Amino acid sequence: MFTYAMVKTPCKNMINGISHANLGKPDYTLAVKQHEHYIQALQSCGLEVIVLPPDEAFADSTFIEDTCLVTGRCTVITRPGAVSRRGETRAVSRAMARFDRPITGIQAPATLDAGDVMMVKDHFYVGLSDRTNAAGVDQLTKILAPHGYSVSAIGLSSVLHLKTGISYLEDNCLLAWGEFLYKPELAGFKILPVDEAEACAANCVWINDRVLVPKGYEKTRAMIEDQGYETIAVDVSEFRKLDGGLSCLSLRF
Ligand code: CIR
Repeated sequence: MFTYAMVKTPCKNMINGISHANLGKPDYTLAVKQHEHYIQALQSCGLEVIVLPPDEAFADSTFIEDTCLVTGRCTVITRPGAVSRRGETRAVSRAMARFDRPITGIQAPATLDAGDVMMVKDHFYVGLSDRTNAAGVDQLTKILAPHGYSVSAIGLSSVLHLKTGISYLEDNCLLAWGEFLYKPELAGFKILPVDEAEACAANCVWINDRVLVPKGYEKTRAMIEDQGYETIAVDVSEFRKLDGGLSCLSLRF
């Protein structure tokens, strides 16, 4: 169960964030509104939400998930794969200092985006992506081992981050799309297959027995509800224009 979420208000400069989506530039005013709704959804799941101020120096900084991995026993400040995002870690590191968890940082030459990290109880699956390298997986393994956590790597080819294509919904239930439907490493999960046409809905967020789903993907939402979860639809259209989804917008711990 989670108690807190940390989010970072989008900055005006977000319209210049990294994007491969070909969906045009985000509408900043609408993005701020969607971000407020996202915060309300987190609160309706019972979380206390810590809101960090916007930072115009970092266009992608609203995607706070990539900068930090918070586990039950420790916090890991990442070293984002995109050079333009490296400085984002300073603010999150300061904000996490008030919590009673040891904080360790990933060091060069390792890179790690926490959007590539999926927690399943005491095990962490890490996507080897354009953003996360083998040294990143190796360092994370060494940082987490003393805390009783294990790590394994998963190669990926068609998505930006591991959690762009899969979401763990607890109870051994894994929402998966595309290449992740057939990975041997994931064969032990009960897989809920996301329709090819609803790829964006593979990024959902489990929070205390509810699931946030992106608005507009009714087939996936129905599939999740059939498993007995209550869902909350949240519109993240403006963040999708920067290749971001629901999970990228918060840390949950
Ligand atoms: C980036 O390319 O880094 C941002 N435009 C999007 C980051 C999305 N984060 C995520 O999937 N965890």
